[in-house]
Amino acid sequence: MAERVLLPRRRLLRGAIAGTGLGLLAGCDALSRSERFVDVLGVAEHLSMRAQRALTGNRLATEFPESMISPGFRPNGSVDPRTPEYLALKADGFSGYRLRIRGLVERPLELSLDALRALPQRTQITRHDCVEGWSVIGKWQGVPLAHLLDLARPKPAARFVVFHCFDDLGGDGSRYYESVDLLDAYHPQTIAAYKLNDAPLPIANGAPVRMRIERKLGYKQPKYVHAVELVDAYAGFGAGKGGYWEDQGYDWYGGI
Ligand SMILES: Nc1nc2c(c(=O)[nH]1)N[C@H]1C(S)=C(S)[C@@H](COP(=O)(O)O)O[C@H]1N2
Ligand SMILES: [Mo]
Repeated sequence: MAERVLLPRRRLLRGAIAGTGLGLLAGCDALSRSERFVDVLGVAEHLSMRAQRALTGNRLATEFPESMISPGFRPNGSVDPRTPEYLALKADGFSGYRLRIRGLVERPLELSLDALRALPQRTQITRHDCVEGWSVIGKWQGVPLAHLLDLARPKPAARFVVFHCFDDLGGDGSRYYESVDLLDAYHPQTIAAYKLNDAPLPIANGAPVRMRIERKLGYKQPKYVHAVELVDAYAGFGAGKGGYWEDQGYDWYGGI
């Protein structure tokens, strides 16, 4: 399943490199460890994103019938956060939880789970593809991020949305984070989800609230989200690449 998802992306990347005459460089071993090669990959990544957008437009991810929901949604990465702020909220059944929308917005928001439940909802049965090579189909319910952004009113300078999470996956005191651009943030299948398969979101899958950004790979589905921050650039967060796994070298666009 992952091969089917990933191979076309590799081919697309190679195609993007070849299409710009950079293909010759890509084959050169001496360059692979140099700064220059990293630059070339950066360019290719950018072209790949534009190529993907050109090919797929802003289409919807496939949605599936109830009969195809996987028995059990395999968790991955952090499955039981131990950070103090998370443990404190969990001890109280998340009654003190607030989802914050902040940064470059006219009207910062703080929403309890009850407040989220009272907003317009979306339900979607979609397939989650992890780069490790497995996929699983689940049913998500939550509030479209587009609706939350409409309420918060992004300022003209806002270009990206950074998602801040409670968990310290790397065990170094930092926190998992992710980011997408406004086009993906406003995508109709981008939701702040608090239900999985008709039940409250389990701890292992990101309770109390995680994002579903259905045009993206698994690592761009942040769990344990406590803040959605509108920014003009994501370079100032983490190691500057736009997400926990991006900081380890994964592609920022991460499209499927
Ligand atoms: N906060 C947080 N979000 C995360 C992760 C994580 O470790 N921490 N892992 C990512 C990865 S690699 C995958 S595949 C999915 C797994 O989601 P699941 O546990 O619901 O299957 O969450 C993503 N979001
Ligand atoms: Mo993943």
